[in-house]
Amino acid sequence: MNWPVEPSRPPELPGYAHVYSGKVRELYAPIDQRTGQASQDVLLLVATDRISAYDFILGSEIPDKGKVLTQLSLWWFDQLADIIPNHVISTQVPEAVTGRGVLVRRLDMVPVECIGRAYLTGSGLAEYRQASSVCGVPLPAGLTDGSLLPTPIFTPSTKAPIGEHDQPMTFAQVEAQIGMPIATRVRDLTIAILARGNEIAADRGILLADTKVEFGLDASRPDAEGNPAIVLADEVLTPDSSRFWPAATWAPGRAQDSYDKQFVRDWLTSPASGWDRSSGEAPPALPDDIIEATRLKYIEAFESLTGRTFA
Ligand code: Q0Z
Repeated sequence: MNWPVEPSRPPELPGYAHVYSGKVRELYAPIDQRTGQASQDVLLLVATDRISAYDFILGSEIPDKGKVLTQLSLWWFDQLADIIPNHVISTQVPEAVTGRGVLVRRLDMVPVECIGRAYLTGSGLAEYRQASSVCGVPLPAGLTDGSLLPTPIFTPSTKAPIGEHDQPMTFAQVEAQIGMPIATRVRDLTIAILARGNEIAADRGILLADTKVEFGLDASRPDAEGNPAIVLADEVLTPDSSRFWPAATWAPGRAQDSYDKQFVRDWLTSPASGWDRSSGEAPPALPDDIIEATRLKYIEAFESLTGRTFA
């Protein structure tokens, strides 16, 4: 991942310590007013309006993107509540991050990227073409870019440091890293979340090709056997963590249209942008009409999926 031309600075939030900048999100910890210490139990997750394309963080932001994705993620947490508890504590956050900030329980994060795939594309497709399998899961011959998989598959990967690419893992490697009981649980949960996501999206003419989910352990919430509860963390089923495709134009055998970023990709790779993807140079700023069209796509995705109006 390449860094932005001009990284937008995380806002200073009185009463919060900034702890980490992700590619498109910021992490804070509330400061205890008595001790002056950053909380060990609670985090504030803030989704910015930054956007990535072709492995770059663009210099342009998409107004409201962080709010739309946060509201979508919160809606999905509710849709998934019968499958798994989540890390959300409250949406009452400083005014500067209203709608885009969420207070969450600090968990011991499971150190594996949990990816579920219903359709074949991206790094899964590349691995299939090399090995006829993905993450050790054998697949039938004849699959192509965008193919519906015979059954949804769990394709975990390493959590690489920012700037490096995640590496595929086999299920045996996941077991070795986190133990069989948790490995089995996160695999089954990932597939269940993907399946629920696709059931709901299908009614709205949207396909959910794949999704990345993050789990954490909450020692303060033991399960029936006294083990720490497995909790759904981070963001869930947003266009930044998942590939959404319009069902109407789905056609295996070529790259699928992206629900959210298609205008950005088309403009960046058009002569109008003057950008050469293979140059290694940072892409140029987006024109205002591409920014606005993309903003409307995020809002459309939110409104189609949830049936709610984005206020
Ligand atoms: C999430 C990330 C960033 C947003 C750590 N509930 C949790 N407990 C402990 N850690 C995390 C969470 Cl969500 C956690 N991330 C990824 C980075 C902004 C999310 F800069 N990292």
